[in-house]
Amino acid sequence: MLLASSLAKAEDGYRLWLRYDLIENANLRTEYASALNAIVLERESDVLKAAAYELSLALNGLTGITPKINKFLSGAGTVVLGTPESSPIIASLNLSEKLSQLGAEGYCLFSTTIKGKKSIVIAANKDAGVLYGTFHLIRLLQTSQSVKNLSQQHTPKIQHRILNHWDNLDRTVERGYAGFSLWDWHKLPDYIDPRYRDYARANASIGINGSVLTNVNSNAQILTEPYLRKVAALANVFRPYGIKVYLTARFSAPVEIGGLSTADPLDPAVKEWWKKKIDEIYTYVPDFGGFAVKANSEGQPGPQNYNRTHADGANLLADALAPHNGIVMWRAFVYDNKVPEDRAKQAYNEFKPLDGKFRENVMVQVKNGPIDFQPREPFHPLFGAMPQTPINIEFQITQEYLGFATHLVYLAPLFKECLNADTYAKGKGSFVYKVVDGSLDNHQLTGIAGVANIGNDRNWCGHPFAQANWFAFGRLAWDPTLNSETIADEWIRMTFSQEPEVVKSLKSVMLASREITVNYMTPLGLHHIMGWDHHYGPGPWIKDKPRADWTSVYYHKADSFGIGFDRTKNGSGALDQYAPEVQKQYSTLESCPEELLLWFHHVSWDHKMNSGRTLWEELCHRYYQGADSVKWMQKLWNALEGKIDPDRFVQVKSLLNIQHNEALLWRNSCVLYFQTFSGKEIPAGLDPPDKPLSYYEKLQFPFAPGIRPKW
Ligand code: GCV
Repeated sequence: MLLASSLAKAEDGYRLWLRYDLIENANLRTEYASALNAIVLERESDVLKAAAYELSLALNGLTGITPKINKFLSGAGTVVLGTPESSPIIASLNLSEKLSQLGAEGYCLFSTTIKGKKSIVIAANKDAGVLYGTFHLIRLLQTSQSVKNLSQQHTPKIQHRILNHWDNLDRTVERGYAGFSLWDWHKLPDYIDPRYRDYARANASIGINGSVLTNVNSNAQILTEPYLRKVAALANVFRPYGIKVYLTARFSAPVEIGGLSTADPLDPAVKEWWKKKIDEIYTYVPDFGGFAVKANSEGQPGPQNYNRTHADGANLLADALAPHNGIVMWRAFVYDNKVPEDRAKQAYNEFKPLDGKFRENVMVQVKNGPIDFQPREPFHPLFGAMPQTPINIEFQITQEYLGFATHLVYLAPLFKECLNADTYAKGKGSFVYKVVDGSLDNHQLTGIAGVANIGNDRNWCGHPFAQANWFAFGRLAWDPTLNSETIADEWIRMTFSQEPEVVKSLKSVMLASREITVNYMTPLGLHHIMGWDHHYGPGPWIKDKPRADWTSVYYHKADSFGIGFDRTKNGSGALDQYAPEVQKQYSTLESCPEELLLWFHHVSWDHKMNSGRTLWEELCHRYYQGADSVKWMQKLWNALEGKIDPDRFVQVKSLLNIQHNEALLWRNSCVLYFQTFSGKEIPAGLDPPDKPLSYYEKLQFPFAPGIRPKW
């Protein structure tokens, strides 16, 4: 009956992974209800109240009891929340040794007996730690784990765990596929949409502690007084959930809104303007986090407009933020005005010489790969190359190049592939995650950014499974050593079901999905061959655009000999930007892993691959295998009918149909197009596309989402 009633409830995805439905297993419910029937909160703060509220909400939903929130310990089965400062009980437990290892956001969660009463304690140095510990306990309950003999302690490995919203002030979202921006600037600050709080709850539950509210392609208006009031209203909602707000700083703001004639970072009037502006921001948002900045890239203004360096630009803002403990995340995603021979080399060329020239409160924010969030890229050569500079990594959670919000693609394996890559910067074991968590070069200032996939769609992310990417980003930001499977397991249990068959099927679909997508979009190291501008669908034929490095032919370089971008010494030399060990691995056709072959090499169509096939045959097989595997995903999903609530079942089923059609579109377009160079037949056993290449080339998608409408 319980099952029937939970299946009957409409599931619109709004609750994300914080669904607190009654636990079906009666024994477990009883165990939880008796271990957790009251909450002791001796002294209140906004953050502690948020923690206690969430725990009581969860317990009420999961077990059916309404736990009392007391100021005193009365009976057994109590959760005591707090810090030694806020809780005399916790102060009396002599936790100082334990707590001394936990920093400002870590927590310990353990079972104990207090005054003869069995209790569970969530203790931390600061309130934020208590909040994270509370969400941990809730996660244990949501995933049916025992709470009998708890003894855990956790500390985030990365300090700044931040979502980057590419949200415009008109509420469009650059590369956003889940509706409009959550931020209703027009109605702020007087109308506080309840979603703001739910957004903060969801983030806190996975340890995210910062939000850059605005697009890096920025608008200086956000720095004006009316908008700062709106920003302050959001900051007030997020604060009890441990989330700081950050903004994007338009480098030309002193001219655009300040009335100055220059934005030269070394000009005293410009320095003074930023100082005053930043002081003003802190009057509205006393815990303002700082700025993310895109400068001298894709038309954004920057210090190079005044013949100054990126360090000059970053330091200008850093100096003004420093007295308030604010930070600058200065992006390394830069473009030279002159089209380079290889765009993959630009960031390294510009930033490596600046190592050691940034202020202490600057991080250089580097995308995971050297081009631009492709389905597969090697790790960015700047990781490990700037030991004197804190480097924060930027991942894209929104699926700009991975099927928008229509394709089921679980991104944890993509994130992990980069985090676990070995830079060899200080010998074997110099993993990217060690650069990011500061341990490789001994940095205290550390950060990770994820370009958000959140919009005002009812289910937040457009695709029910896109929520898993938000979740995975947060979990990996907290601990980059977690594995993709564990995270998927948690998410499925919290979001869909704990039935073993469901968990198993969904996990296998999720874990395979990224590789499947690579196969039907950009196998073997191909990259940047999508539709022009909107980036929807295939466009390997894109050429003759304002910049060569915005075309596909620049990247795949297909010709009658073969295909791929030679980045070895014989080609662009981009490989030289990596450590010698990495160069060795990628520099020859024999040693280069096949999944990156065409990233680093221009390879003959007749080259023999590991499978024994020629490159041409292998390329075709990968495209066909990718599209066929979507059918496999559909089969597994369809078999779960009745085990998944009907709303989400139908939604995902329809989306998988679209994904399959689009996988065919990719496959057919790419195979037919590359065939014009290889001049070879599509291998036997693979059904040739039923339409000619010209059909695919003519398809237009003028209203593809994710870019600003041009009306
Ligand atoms: C915010 C890519 C995207 C742009 C994005 C840019 C960036 O080029 O297509 O939409 O702009 O990356 O990361 O700055």
